Amino acid sequence: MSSIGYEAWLRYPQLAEDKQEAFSRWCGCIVEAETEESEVMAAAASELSRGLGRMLGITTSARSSRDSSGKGCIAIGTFNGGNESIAHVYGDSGVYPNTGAEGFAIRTDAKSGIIAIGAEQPAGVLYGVFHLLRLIATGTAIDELDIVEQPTNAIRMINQWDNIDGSIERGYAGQSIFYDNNEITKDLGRIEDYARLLASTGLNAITINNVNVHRLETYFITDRFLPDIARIAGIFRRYAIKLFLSVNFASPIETGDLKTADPLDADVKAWWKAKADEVYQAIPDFGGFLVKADSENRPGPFTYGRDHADGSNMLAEALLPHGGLVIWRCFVYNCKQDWRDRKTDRARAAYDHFKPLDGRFMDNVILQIKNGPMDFQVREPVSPLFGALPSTNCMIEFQIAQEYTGQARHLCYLVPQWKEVLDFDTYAQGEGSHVKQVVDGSLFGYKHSGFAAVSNIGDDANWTGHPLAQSNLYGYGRLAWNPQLASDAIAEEWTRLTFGSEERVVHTVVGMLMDSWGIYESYTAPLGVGWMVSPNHHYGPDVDGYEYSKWGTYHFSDYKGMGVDRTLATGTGYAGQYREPNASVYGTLESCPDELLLFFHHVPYTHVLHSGKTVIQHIYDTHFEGVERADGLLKRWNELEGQVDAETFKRAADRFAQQAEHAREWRDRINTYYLRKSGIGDALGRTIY
Ligand code: GCV
Repeated sequence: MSSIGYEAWLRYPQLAEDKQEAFSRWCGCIVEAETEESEVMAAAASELSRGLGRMLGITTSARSSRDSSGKGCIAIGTFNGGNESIAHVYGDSGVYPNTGAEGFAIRTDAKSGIIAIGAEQPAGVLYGVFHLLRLIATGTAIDELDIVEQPTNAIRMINQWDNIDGSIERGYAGQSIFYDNNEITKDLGRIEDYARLLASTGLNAITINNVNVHRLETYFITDRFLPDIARIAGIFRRYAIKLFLSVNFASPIETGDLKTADPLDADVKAWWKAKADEVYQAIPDFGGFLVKADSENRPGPFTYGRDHADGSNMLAEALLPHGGLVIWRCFVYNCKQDWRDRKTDRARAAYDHFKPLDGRFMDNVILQIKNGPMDFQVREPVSPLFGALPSTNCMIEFQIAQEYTGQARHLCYLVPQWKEVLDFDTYAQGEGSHVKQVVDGSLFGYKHSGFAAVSNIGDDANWTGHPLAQSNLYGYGRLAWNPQLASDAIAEEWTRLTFGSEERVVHTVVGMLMDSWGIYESYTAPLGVGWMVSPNHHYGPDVDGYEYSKWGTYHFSDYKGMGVDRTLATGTGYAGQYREPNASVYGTLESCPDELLLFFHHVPYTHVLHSGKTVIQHIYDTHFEGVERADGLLKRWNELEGQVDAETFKRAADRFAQQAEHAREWRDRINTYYLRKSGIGDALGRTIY
């Protein structure tokens, strides 16, 4: 029986005895020749021997050449790394597979009895090892492999929102694994296990501190903390993961060194150059800086009458001699709005700020754009900035932490949502200009691009609080590697790796994951309008929680109707930030998709949706159904009692019970609010309080 938790998808449960032989005959030994020189290769060899040991119950230590037992062997190595078995399998034809810098090839050579995992670089070998282990764990035959894979996205990054006091902004799974009580943790083992999890999904970059850089974290780029940070970078390096830091734009002032942080000031430039030199002295392969500037009260170039290109280029100049990157966030908006002001629209802000700057950023600057124009809501449109910056490197930012999607209490498998975003057609270069081609760099030929996402892990025993929320972390990594993978295929892979291959368990868990986003959406804010959460902590319903606040997040419900008019004709004009045909599709009531109707239009409650229902009846129906479906999740999970380990079963069962209860609260708060506002009853006469 499986135990899910700390080891997550790297648990590698022992295969049933009758299934082992098909694999173990290939696994007599591991042939490697580079583990002395490369720590990534050493990590690859140790992962392989560990995984095979667990699944097949055998000890396969690494050796530099094949033994004489005649048993099959797995050879791992770079193409020119001196491993004879790799050379034999791949070199005979004289042409090595094109794996690119981080990809891998896996080939079964039946004649010689070798499965060769070859790559240009050790990182590719590591990814290849995890891939082979995944195949074995999911019961995929390995007798005739001939695989070549390359990651689609060059940057595949995780952003930790961890603070040095040990808290995590928007963290729902315990405290930080990086910091404790204003110190960098000494428990490096847990960080290493995290690095293994990330690398196993193909991730290759991490920022280890919150984008809101507070007082003490401002000193991360000084000798006070750099030795400890260098140790953490060393751990991630073994798993081919580059370390980045979030920095405070006002650092020159806050450290007491200068009186200004003006990006065009010569002393400020020199200060950052010296800092960059210091950081690279401590961490020669340091990735670069992540910056939240002029956003939610963080300092930035606006203070000095400069713009974001001035600010980011100044940092980019400092990092350039070292090959470092500046990742500059586009989450910039007026967070002190007056709700009566119908013209200012937070949704417009990122585009309005950054579109005019296209082409002004240095080559080592990348703009990091949240998937939607607001803030990781259960449903919002895709940010119109994707496709609008042909001359500026861009990457996408998702949030794995479920800040607005049930935190670690409700099940919400987000991969289908992310897929929808990636598959959105921007029409930037005509039809077929999908977001995924913008962010993989191919559409505009970006020099740097890729994925970032806010992590959902903490020091909870199972990393993510809700046992099934691990699927979001896993799914994010897999999607960053290959955005073509299907949501259900990723869900199935994760389920098999985590719970084993008992078909009933796999079928049930995959079904629950795949239904979960829709279920969460159905009992929360309707038709794309978003928010309606409790202020500050963002959990649970509060229809007017943000309605009269300064944050720019309104639904404008009155007795006649609801929704935000973002049309060009009569509203904020946000719909006009899209290219055609999207601008017209969203801007026209008749063509706007139901699920985004209230994001783009203010309509009466009696407006009839494409579904044939009125808005008010849709609200009632989805909220009643949502509760039934949340109850259904609990029921489906309860049917697995005895089939998954008791601890995991109980932990998840408790959360599904909470979810069902809280879904009721959502239903009742929303339905009651709209019954009173609209004065229109439920056509089915159900109880609305
Ligand atoms: C890190 C939202 C969150 C903040 C977060 C911010 C951001 O506003 O609620 O906690 O701050 O996004 O992405 O910078």
